[in-house]
Amino acid sequence: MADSARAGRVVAAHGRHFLVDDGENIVDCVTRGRKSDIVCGDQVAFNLTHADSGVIEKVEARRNLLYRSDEFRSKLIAANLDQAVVVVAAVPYFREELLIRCLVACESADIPVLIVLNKSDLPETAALARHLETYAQLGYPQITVSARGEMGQLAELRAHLTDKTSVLVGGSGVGKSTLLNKLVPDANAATGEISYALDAGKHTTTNARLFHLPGHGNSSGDKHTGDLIDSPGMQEFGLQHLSQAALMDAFPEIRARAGQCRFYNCRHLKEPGCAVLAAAQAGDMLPNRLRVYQNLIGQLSS
Ligand SMILES: Nc1nc2c(ncn2[C@@H]2O[C@H](COP(=O)(O)OP(=O)(O)OP(=O)(O)O)[C@@H](O)[C@H]2O)c(=O)[nH]1
Ligand SMILES: [Mg+2]
Ligand SMILES: [Zn+2]
Repeated sequence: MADSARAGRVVAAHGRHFLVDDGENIVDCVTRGRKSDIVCGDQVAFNLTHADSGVIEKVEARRNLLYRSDEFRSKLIAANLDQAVVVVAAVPYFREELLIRCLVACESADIPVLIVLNKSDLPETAALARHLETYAQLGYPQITVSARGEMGQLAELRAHLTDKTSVLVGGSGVGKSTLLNKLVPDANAATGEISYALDAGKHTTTNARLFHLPGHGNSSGDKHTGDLIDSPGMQEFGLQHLSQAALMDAFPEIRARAGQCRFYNCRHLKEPGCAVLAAAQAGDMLPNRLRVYQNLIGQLSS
């Protein structure tokens, strides 16, 4: 690597092209060779080839990486995160399995979670807010917002984002990009009515993108306070990369009962004397969460 290499952060990845922010300019970079496992949020070293284009020479070690995986490959979402903002909404629909899988991925990557229930202006939201109280009891901080409301209503969310790099994740159509546009007025992210209504396979947002949050009009001028990454909505959240131990550790209500089952190697499937099954029976673990856990464990052995 030449001595002249500059440091920057990847703010967007499009195939083999990466937009790198060096604090002053956005540089359109490519990689050497075919290496392209670079993701939004990565810190890189690059060399300029022209005034506004360059070559990435090195990806710095990641603090953490949020990704999903199926049996063939990993799908990187974002790296070097302080927080994942998992957005849910009652409309178009609430998919609890997707929420649970997002939380498991964040737990296993050691990324703190904030659950944001969006679309509080819709009557369907109240019942979901009550259901989500269980998740607050599990230790996941949670706020309810309307991306269509006044900016003032987003003050609490804004406070959670200050001085952090956060990624918005969740299903398609929950309002991630609408929230982003409210928080970063010049982002101009596309938002969509049709994507989820007409074709469940289409997403309005197709690439992750990192934006700087504007300061709140304090004396520090236009110095931004925090970064927010918008990501494409997902249908599935594959967790093929997680081991049995990692899965058990990623469910707080299972983690809390470690060592309490009759068998030391209990997998909490149908073993007698299982503390986790007893908790579920007593109503101390959501049936949906136990079911997702058991399905994930089942997939490991198949
Ligand atoms: N009523 C209501 N509608 C909202 C709210 N937030 C977003 N929407 C609408 O929900 C639809 C989807 O919003 P998007 O922001 O595109 O959703 P997204 O999560 O970015 O979707 P993908 O990019 O496909 O992942 C749009 O029609 C928004 O106007 C809200 O708080 N209330
Ligand atoms: Mg979007
Ligand atoms: Zn057990």
